[in-house]
Amino acid sequence: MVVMRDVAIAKSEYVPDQKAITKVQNFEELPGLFGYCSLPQILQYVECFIGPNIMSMHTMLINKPPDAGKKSSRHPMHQDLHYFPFRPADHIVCAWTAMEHIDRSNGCLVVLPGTHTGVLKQHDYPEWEGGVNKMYHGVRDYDPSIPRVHLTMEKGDTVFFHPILIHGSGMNRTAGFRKAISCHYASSDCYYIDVKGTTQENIEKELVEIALKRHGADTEISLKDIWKAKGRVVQGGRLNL
Ligand SMILES: O=C(O)CCC(=O)C(=O)O
Repeated sequence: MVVMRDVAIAKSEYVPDQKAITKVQNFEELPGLFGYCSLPQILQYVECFIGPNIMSMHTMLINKPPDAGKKSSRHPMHQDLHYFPFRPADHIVCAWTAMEHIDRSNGCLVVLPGTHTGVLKQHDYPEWEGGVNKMYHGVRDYDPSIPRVHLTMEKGDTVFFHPILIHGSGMNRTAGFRKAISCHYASSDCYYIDVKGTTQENIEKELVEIALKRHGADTEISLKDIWKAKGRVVQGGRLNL
């Protein structure tokens, strides 16, 4: 499990702990949380998008904290495919469920409808004055004239979206933590790609560095190893992934 902390709060907090936690990732080994990923109410829709052989590839409990005044609670606009070394993109889908009422005040999802038909673009850390959270890469050069849609959601509402859809989330201007849970699913017939020489090289470097810190610098770990270890079959069989 990977616990992530907000850059501004972690620096300012007297006791640098739970108030800074923005996200828990990779909860595959926690049966309570991971139960979300195999809910039939979710999988019935996932199957419509990606077919019957379904793997959970990435899990997140997102706990957007009240903004510490630096706007670091924002999530820059991005395409999730930037993080994934597997294809095809059409065989990947995200389920994102609101765990409470979410609207613009506590930093709802913001999407650019129709962008899922585009291509994967270059991502980098945005140059935000108040700092940017680790691994919150933002998409470069997207068309700013595409109208943004803010997703107001009630507790339990779920959106399913394509990994090329450009999306992000706003600042949490409330005093409470905004909670959501999500799982990225891929059909197990997807295949791994080598991201060398592509726009995904920067995220590969970052993810492999983090893995080496955990497992020892002399370990041999590839991006594919990281994803193979996280993937879990939740329906059907394991083919390629
Ligand atoms: O829940 C959010 O604030 C946005 C999450 C998101 O887009 C992501 O983690 O890729």
